[in-house]
Amino acid sequence: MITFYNERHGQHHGKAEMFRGELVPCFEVPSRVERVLAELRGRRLGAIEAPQAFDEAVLERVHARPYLQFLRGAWEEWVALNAGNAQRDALPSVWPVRGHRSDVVPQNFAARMGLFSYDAGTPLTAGTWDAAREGAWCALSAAGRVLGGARAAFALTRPPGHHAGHDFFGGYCFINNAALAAQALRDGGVERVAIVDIDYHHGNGTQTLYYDRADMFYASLHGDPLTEYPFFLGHADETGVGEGLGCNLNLPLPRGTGFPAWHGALGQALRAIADHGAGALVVSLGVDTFEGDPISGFRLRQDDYLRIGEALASAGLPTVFVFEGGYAVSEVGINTVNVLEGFEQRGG
Ligand code: OKP
Ligand code: ZN
Repeated sequence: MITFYNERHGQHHGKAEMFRGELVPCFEVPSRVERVLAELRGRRLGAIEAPQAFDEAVLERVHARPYLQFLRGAWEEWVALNAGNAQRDALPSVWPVRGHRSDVVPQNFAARMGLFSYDAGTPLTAGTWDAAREGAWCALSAAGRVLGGARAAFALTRPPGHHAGHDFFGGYCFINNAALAAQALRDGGVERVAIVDIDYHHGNGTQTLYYDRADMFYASLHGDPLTEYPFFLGHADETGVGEGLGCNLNLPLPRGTGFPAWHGALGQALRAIADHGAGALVVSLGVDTFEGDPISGFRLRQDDYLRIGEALASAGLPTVFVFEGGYAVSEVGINTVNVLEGFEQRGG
C-alpha cells in the first residue's frame, strides 16, 4: 500500500498541554510519526511518497473560511502581542458556552482562540499551520490514489484530525484529515462514503461535520464519553439528524474493554457500513486502544492490530487510512503497521 508521508509534521511541536490543573509535556509528539515511518520502511509495506500540493480553497470543503483564516495567521498574531511569545505556545483559555454569542468574532486574540476551539489541551505552535496543511494534502493524495483505482492508501501525518470540526480545533487536531478524504471521495464520484473511526476517542469533529448527511456514514468505537474524552459527544443515542438520520453509529465501550468485545463492536460497525451500501471506506486509524497507551483505557495487544486489519479488509471496499492517535511511542509503529499489514495480507 502506498503511504503519503507528511515531511513537515515536525513543524508542529507543542511544548505543553493543560492537564489536571498543570501544564504537562504534550503526549502528541513528533516521534510518534517517526516510529510509524521506521516500521513501514522496515517491513517494506510499499512506496512512501510526499503528497501532491493542492489549492488551499479545497480546505473549505470541510472547514469554515474564517476559521481557516484565523489558523493561517494565528502564530504571527500571537508573536505580535509580545515578542516573548515566540518561545511560548498559544493555548486558549476562554470559550463561549451556552447563552453566549459565537456569531460575533471578537478582535481580541485570546477570545478568537476560544471561539475557534473547545479545549486547552491543543497548543498552537509556530509551524502548526504548515504541518496541518501538509497533512491535509496527504489525506487528499491518499483519496486521489484510491479514486484512481488503488485498493488502499495511507496518510501518515500529525497533528491528528478527527476532533477538528467545521470551525473549531481541539483534541490535538486542527484540520480534519479523514473528513477531507471522505469529501474528496464523494467529489470524485463515490456516492456513499463510510468512515470508521477506531481511535480510542470519539471523533466529535467528524461526527458533527457529517451528522445531517445521508452520503456520509460515520461509525465510531470509543471509550464511553461518560468517563472519557471528549466527554460531550459520542453517546449511542446519537444516530444522525434530518437526511442523515440513521447514518451515525456510536459504539461506546467501557474503560478496560479488551479485544473480544472490541472486535465484536467492529463487526457491528462493518455490518452497518455494508448495509448502508458504501462505495469507499475511510479509516480514522488511531492505535491509542493499545493496553500500554498512557492516556487511554482499552486493552488491545500488538497482535490484535493484525486482526483489525483483516476485519477492515473483509469490508471489501477501496480504503483510505488516515493516522490519528496512539501515544505509547515505542509501540505505535508496530501497532499501526500491523493494521496495514493485516489488511494487505487478507487480500481484496
Ligand atoms: C486525540 B486523539 C485535555 C486532556 C485530554 C485530549 C486527548 C486527545 C486525543 N486537557 N486529552 O483522539 O488521539
Ligand atoms: Zn485518540
